[in-house]
Amino acid sequence: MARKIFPSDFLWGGATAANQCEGAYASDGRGLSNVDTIPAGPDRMKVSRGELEMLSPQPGYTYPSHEAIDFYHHYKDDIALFAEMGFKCFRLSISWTRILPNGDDDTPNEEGLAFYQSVFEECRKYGIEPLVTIDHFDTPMALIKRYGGWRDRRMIEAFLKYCRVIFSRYKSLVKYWITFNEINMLLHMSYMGAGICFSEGEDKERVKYTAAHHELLASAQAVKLAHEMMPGCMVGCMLAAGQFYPYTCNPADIQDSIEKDRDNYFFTDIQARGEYPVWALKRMERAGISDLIAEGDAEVLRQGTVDFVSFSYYCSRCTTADPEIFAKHQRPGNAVFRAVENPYLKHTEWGWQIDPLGLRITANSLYDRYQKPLFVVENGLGANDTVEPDGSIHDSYRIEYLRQHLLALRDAINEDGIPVIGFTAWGCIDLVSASSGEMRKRYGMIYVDKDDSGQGTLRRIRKDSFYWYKGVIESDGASLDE
Ligand code: BGP
Repeated sequence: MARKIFPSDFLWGGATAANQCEGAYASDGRGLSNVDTIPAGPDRMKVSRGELEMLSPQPGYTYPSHEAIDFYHHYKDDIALFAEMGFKCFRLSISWTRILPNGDDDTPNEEGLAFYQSVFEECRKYGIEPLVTIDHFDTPMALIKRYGGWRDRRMIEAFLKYCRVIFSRYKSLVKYWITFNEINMLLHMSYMGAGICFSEGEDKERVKYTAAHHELLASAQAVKLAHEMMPGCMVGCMLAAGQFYPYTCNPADIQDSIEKDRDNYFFTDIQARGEYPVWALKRMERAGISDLIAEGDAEVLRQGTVDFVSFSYYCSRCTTADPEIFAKHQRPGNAVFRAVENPYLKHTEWGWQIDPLGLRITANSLYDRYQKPLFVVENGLGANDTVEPDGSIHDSYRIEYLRQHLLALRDAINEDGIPVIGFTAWGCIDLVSASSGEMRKRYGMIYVDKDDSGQGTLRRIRKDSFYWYKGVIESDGASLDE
């Protein structure tokens, strides 16, 4: 029997985001961004959701993005470690305010441009393909103050200005682009995803869907621009994915799971198909917000469909239409998506349920829906690690998580025939957690010596998963069976 392996041109690698790893938040001309004012600690969620306004760093709070793991000064060593693992691809994001400190400056910041140029050249030196997220939870503070974030249509022009600068500078170095990270997250973490703070009594649904519409228009125009400026490039959308399962076979639960999935697919339906789905138009009509679609917008969306659909997958979700069952079984775990406990699944230390088969199920749903190549650009296990006295780190739990998910993905490719471009493991090097702001929620195959209080030498250490992942890549995934 032929061995089941991944395609030989599969883009194996790892993924990061600027605000979670770079640090150096005020160096070399970088301007302030929303992520720099999202504190660690108990107020983090309130600020991320836009319920507590914090437009500048406040005394008494710590802000993990300010130093993070200082990738800004360690990138050469870090990329060398990625190359040692055999990475074919490295996903990172550009910090908008390193390039345009106020979000829409006429003259870009050369030091910022030079930094990413050097990062990309370093990748290329090892034959690593950069996969660049243009906006990973990153809205320039100057634009938040001026426009109130993505609620204002003028954000689109600023975003396109930024795109023009980076496309023109990096066109020979970067082929794969993603417009917005987890675009659906703006419905849940509106400040983190779109720079929005809500004021008392305002119609939140209207604000969120207005911001969504603006990001979708910006995404479509960025795709079009990228195709014009960089013929042959590949531009994708990016969804925080994870299929909703009905809690029971009660048809009301099935309907509920469809509705919940639609909240997410709303974004990718438009980015992949170029138009609002009919049910979304109906929903907007009911909410009295159809007027936010202006004359000509439909044409813009039609002209900017993506080349591939990328997504993060950490877990599936389970839902019920019955409020009593919901209240009884609600999972405290993932603070972002409300869901009930799936009794068939175990969960991580942070309460995220573990469902490898769910990755295959989610990939099938996405491919059935769009028939576009898929790219798994985030997956991994956030866990506490222990450094042994001899300096080793035995993260067998992370290896097992990744192994099971990669086996499911391999089945999606081999058994279901789904074209998957690549897999970039989230936080291939330990970095700051987006939802909790912690360092101890580690995803990496490379350990970074830094704790939640900001202490540590920033030394990098290879974990057991480092050697394991290297073996997986070397064998095109055949070693997953060992
Ligand atoms: C996604 C984000 C990442 C990342 C990851 C893990 O939502 O795109 O930025 O951090 O989830 O989540 P967390 O860091 O909250 O564990």
